[in-house]
Amino acid sequence: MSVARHLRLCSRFSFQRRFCTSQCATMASRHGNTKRIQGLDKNVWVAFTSLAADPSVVNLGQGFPDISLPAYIKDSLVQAVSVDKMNQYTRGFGHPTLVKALSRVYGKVCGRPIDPLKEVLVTVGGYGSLFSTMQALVEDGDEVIIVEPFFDCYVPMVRMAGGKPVLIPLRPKSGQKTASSADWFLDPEELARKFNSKTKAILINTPHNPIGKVFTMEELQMIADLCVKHDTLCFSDEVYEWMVYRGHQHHKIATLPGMWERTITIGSAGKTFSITGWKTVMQNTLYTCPTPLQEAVAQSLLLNYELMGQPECYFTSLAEELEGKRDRLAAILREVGLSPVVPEGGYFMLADVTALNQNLSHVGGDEAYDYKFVKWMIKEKKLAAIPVTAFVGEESTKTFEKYIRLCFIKRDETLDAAELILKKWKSSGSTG
Ligand code: IK2
Repeated sequence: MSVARHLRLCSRFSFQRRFCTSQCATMASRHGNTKRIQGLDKNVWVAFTSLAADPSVVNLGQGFPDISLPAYIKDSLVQAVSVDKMNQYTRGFGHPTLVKALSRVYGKVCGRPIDPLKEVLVTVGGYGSLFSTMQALVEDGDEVIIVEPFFDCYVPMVRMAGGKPVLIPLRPKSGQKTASSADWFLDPEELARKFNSKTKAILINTPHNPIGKVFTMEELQMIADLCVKHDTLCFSDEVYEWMVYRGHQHHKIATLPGMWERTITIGSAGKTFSITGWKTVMQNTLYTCPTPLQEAVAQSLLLNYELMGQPECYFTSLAEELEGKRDRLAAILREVGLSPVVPEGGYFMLADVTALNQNLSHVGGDEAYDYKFVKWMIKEKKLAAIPVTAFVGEESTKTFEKYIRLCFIKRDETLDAAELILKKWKSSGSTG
């Protein structure tokens, strides 16, 4: 059996997974992995979701909601599945109802007509869009500028396409405490120096994971000007586009002059409708995202299209609900002596853990401080977070290793449990 065939069987028959994993490991050692995936074996989600799986751990780590979903989202899936033809293949580039719904919603958002059959592609999750984008547009040796911190799959995906990631960090405004995600910025001159004749694209993420920064129109214009000047593409990851808090506005770089034809905008139904699990159902299929899921997302989009501008519209009501959770988590962190970086968008918050002064010299290994800290916190305090250096390259480790990332799209009960842990921790004398 060839390795490729064996791997295919592994993914098809998940009940054999345990057996096959050890078989694959033996094969990999005999045949070796392909060059394009070498050095890409580390993954923060694999490491930390298993640690957080212990039911006694309060999980503010990985970005998935545990809040309840609007009933119509689940109902629309039940309805879609009950129609026979919805259980068969659909159009490969996207189920017709869904691409039409997307073109209506985003036509309104962007203020221009969008051709549903030519300008919209449906993939399995934001991950699928990022992967397809890199594979389709990045050639061997192309450089892709990535804003740091970055969602961790960007670098491996650029490398797997044969490209070279070129990192540029968001820097804290000098002399200021970074109390808000707006205090992190791209230095225009530093960014300009990253562009050259090999630059294929810049990959931006707004609202930003993990900092929560929402790029201003001026910042996007500065990036757009460089793209136009150097004739490069822009991959704009906007999966948290609807989660923007009062006083801030999400802007689409694609709508700036000269950017429409050079921008791939990435959105996510999983993030928009708080249904991150739907994407994993057929992650390994390549032809099309499952038809009933697409139909259900289409119906949910159309329903909210009609509600746009009204308080019940999920696109805006979710952000309102989340703003309360954001403010609550920030208050809890301040109360126990930690400094939050309050996000303008998204559903993550950084916390500076320097004040805890936690001595981790007894924790072995050569990992960054935040990795050791989060592992220690999960084990000793039963609270899970994500280390921020998972989102940066080696050169920026020192800037970010005293930060951890907490996810606040959680039920009040989950936040209550986190508050209890932090307060107990404080009263035991080791914070503040
Ligand atoms: N792009 C960004 C910026 C994301 O944050 C995600 C989802 N990540 O959430 C996990 C976490 O950070 O804890 C994606 C893309 C992928 O989106 P999707 O879930 O639709 O594939």
